[in-house]
Amino acid sequence: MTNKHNTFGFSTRAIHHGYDPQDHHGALVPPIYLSATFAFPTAEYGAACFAGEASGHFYTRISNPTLALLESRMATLENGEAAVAFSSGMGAIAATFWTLLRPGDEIIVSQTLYGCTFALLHHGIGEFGIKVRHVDLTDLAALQAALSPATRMIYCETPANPNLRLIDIAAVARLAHQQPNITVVVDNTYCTPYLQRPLELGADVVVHSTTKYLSGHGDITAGIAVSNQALAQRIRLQGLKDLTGAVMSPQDASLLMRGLKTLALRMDRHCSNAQAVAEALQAHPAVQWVTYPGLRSFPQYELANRQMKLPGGMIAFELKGGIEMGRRFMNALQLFTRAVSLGDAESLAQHPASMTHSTYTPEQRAQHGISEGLVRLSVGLEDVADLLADVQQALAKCGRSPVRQRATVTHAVR
Ligand code: 4LM
Repeated sequence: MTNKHNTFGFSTRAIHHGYDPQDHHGALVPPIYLSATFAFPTAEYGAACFAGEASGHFYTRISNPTLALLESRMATLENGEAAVAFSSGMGAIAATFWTLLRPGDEIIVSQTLYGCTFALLHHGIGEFGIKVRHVDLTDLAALQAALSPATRMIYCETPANPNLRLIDIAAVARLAHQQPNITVVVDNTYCTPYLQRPLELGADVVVHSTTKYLSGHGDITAGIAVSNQALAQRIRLQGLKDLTGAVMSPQDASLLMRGLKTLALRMDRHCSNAQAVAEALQAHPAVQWVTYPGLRSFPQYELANRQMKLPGGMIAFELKGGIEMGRRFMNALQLFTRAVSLGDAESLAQHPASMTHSTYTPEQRAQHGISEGLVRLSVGLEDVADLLADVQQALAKCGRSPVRQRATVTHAVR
C-alpha cells in the first residue's frame, strides 16, 4: 500500500493516504472490492494465510482491500498504527470489550455514556462476570481510589453523550498507566480526529461510531477501532473475526472514505453553526441552561480549549418548564429534523431521556447527570441564518403562557 502521503497535513491525508490511481488503472476514486472471498494461488499459500504466515486477503470478515485502505486512512488521521473497521459503532465497542476483558476483570467507565454503550456494560459484559464501575473521571483522586489489581480497562466518551462533560484524557491515561495491563479506551465519536486525537494524549484505543461525523451524510452505519498494531491485531482476530463478526461492508467503507475527504471542512462549519446556535439559546429568556464547550459559561472551558481544536457540533440544553416545554420546542421546529443520531448535514433534535438514553432508568439518569428535560441538538451544515431563525421561532412558542398543544403540533408537521 502506498504511504507516500504520511507527512502531509490532515486533509491531504484524508483525501490521498494509501492510494495511488496508477496502481488501479488510473481510477481517481478507489475501487470497491465486493468479493467476499479471495483466490489462493496454491493450497500451500492458503494454508499459510490461515496460519498467519502469509499476508494477503482471504476472506472479507477478516480483511478486504477496500476496508484495508479505509483502515490505513483512519489510522493515520488518529495518529495510530492500525485500525479495524466494523459494521457499527456498537460493533467496534463490543468487539473491543470482548477482546480485552475476561471474567474477573474490572472496567472503570465514566459517569455518562451513550445509552447503548451503557446497556452493553450493564446488560452485556456486566452479566458475564466482568465488574463495571462508574467513576467520576474528572476526579483523579476518585479514579486513583477505584483502581485495583483487577482493573483492565478505563473507558470514556469525551465529550460525553448527551451532557457534553469532558474527561482530561492525558491526566487519566497518565494515572492509568502507572499500573501495568490497563488499556485506556476513548470513544471519539463527538470530536473525530480533526478536533481531538486521544492516542496522542496517551489513550491506547480510540473507538468511533463512523455512522456520525466521519461519514457525515447519514447514509451508513459503521464503526472503527484504532490503536497500535498489536492491539488492532487482537481486536481483529478475536473481537471481529470470532466474537462479533460485525464487519463493515466494502460499499460502506467507500462511502466513509468519501466522507473523510470533506471532514475538516464539515467540522469547521458544524462548529461555527453550533457556536451561533448555542449563543442564541443562552441569550433567550425561555432557556434554563445550555451546555456547549464553546461558551465561556461551559464549566470545563479551559479543558475544552486545551484538548479540542474546536468545540464541536453538539449542544445540550433545557428550557424553563422542563421536558414539557422541550417537547413543545421540538415539535415547533421546522428546519431541524426530529431524529436521533448526529453528525449529519441535516440539523437534528432529540430528547435523550425518552430516546437515545431510555436504556437508563430515571434513577440512573439522575445519578449519571442526564436530566429528564435535556434536549440535544446536532447542528448541521445549513445556512446559519436559517438555523437561528428556526430556533428563534420555536423558542417563541415556548413562553411561559400556555399555548394550545394540538395547534402547535399540527403547525410543526412538515
Ligand atoms: C445517538 N449514538 O446518540 P452506532 N458511541 C457514541 C454514540 O453516540 C453512538 C454509538 C457509539 C446515537 C445513535 C442513535 C458516542 C450512537 C453507537 O449507532 O452503533 O454506529 O454507534 O443518537
